Amino acid sequence: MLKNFKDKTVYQIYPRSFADSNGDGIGDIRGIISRLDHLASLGVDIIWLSPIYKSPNDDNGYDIADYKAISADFGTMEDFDELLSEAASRGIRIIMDLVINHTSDEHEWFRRALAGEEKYKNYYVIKKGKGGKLPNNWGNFFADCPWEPFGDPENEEYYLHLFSKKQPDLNWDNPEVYSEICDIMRFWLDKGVAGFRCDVINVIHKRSYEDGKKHLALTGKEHYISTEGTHKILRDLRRDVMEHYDAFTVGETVMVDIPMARDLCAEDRGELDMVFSFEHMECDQIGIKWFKKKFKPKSLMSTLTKWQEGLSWNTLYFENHDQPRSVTRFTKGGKWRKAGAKMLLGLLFSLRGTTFIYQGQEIGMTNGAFDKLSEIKDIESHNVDKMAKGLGIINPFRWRLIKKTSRDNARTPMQWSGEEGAGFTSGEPWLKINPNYKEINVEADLADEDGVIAFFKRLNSFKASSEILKDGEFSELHRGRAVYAFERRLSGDSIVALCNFSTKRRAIPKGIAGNVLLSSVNSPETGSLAPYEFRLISKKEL
Ligand code: TEU
Ligand code: CA
Repeated sequence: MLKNFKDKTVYQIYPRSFADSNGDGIGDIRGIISRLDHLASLGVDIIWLSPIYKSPNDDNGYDIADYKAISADFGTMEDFDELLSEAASRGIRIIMDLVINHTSDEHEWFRRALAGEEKYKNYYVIKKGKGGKLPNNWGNFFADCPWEPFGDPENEEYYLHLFSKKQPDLNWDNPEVYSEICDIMRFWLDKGVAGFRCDVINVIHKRSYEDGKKHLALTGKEHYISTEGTHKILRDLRRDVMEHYDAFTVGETVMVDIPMARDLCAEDRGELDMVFSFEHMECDQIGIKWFKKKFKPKSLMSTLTKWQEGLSWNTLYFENHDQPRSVTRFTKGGKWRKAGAKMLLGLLFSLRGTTFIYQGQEIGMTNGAFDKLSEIKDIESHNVDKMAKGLGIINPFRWRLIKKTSRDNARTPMQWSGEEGAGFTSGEPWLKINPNYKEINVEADLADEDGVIAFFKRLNSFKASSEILKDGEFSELHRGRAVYAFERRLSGDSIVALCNFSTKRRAIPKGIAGNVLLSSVNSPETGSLAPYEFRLISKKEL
């Protein structure tokens, strides 16, 4: 039910790295409860919780062993219920991560399949090898082979896993899988959650298991990206489950293009409420994400404009637990870190769509400070290293690309204070804390009148009270090497947003002028933007 949620600000929590209440070095639910006041003070409406279910953590919870149990690392179901009600008492609702392309290989269904129960074998994609060869030539998201022997290798049976081998794909041709998932969704919705972020939702149904066209990565993708089967499942889930609750869905849709996104979100089709697209996250890469090119602001601007024009309602995000930090990626950082962080937040609150913020973005956290591969925990990074080694890529080249792209860049513990453990833990953190926590932390930022949090709050409340920012149409006014300007217009009134992506003062493009409504700098100058300035003006025709 998009209409009840489109104006809300969503804050993503990666529980493992948010706040540790018991000193075991792992963030947990009681830790989140202890920080709810911080979220309330930011004016956040909804929390998206990355998975907190029982899991062997091969992929940090995206490998679920029991969809109705809380991971012991994170606490108990009582803790979760308390989190829900404590959040509700601050006007905050929670959405869960729904990971239904795959389960963990430690899920009871997969165990029973392995034990030979036909019913459960049919929950997964299990195929015969072809005379000593794998069932097909597909690729894998984690730089691995997507087929793993199922049970006794003598049988020549393999199960499909588009992600880690501990994440077997579910068989969405089986109606029993559908009923199980409906039941799981109702379980959480009945507790009062506000919906789901649906993990890799546009690949769940596979059209066929034939060989695919050869690609640099993900050979076979044409057989499973946004298939008719997936569209139908989504419509069924909407009708059978979602429609009966005050809740919404946001789909994580990999490799989605605008026509696909339109279909997935079209109101009359009744599938998803919103989608996360990725094209803007690809503006500094060549082909696949491990090959980076120099960031050019203009390519980010073009992609943002393209999606603003192409899709009537976007999700607005620059970060999540899979992406390096946006200040490191899209700004010069260093002495420009704070200014850059504010400018990027300005964009996220002024484009048309629902704003999604990832933990730490409100203080401009930077990429992790890893010195060697052994400090990185993410399975994807380790697989990429193996693959690159296999291709003959030597170190330090392998390390250079992993250091830049690793998902752990976003997963370092939240920096709450300058004390040892960054206010995140009193113990040994599960992942190295960025040593810059001494300067970059919530406490220090709050004490700074020019802090990022203060600007975040201004942006959030500005948007909350501006019908134009909430609902106005988007049109681009200027796209330069450094300056991006666009207009939001609602019944004749309009607001113009201006962003300077450079470390130099830049002229405001000709024809744009008006009263300053808000700026990220203290004394905005008429006619020019300070380095990394973000500004909103009420437009006057010249
Ligand atoms: O991610 C899906 C996905 O395709 C990518 O973002 C992925 O993490 C990687 O960048 C591929 O190159 C989702 C989750 O967000 C991610 O954390 C999980 O690992 C993945 O699904 C599997 O559940
Ligand atoms: Ca803990």
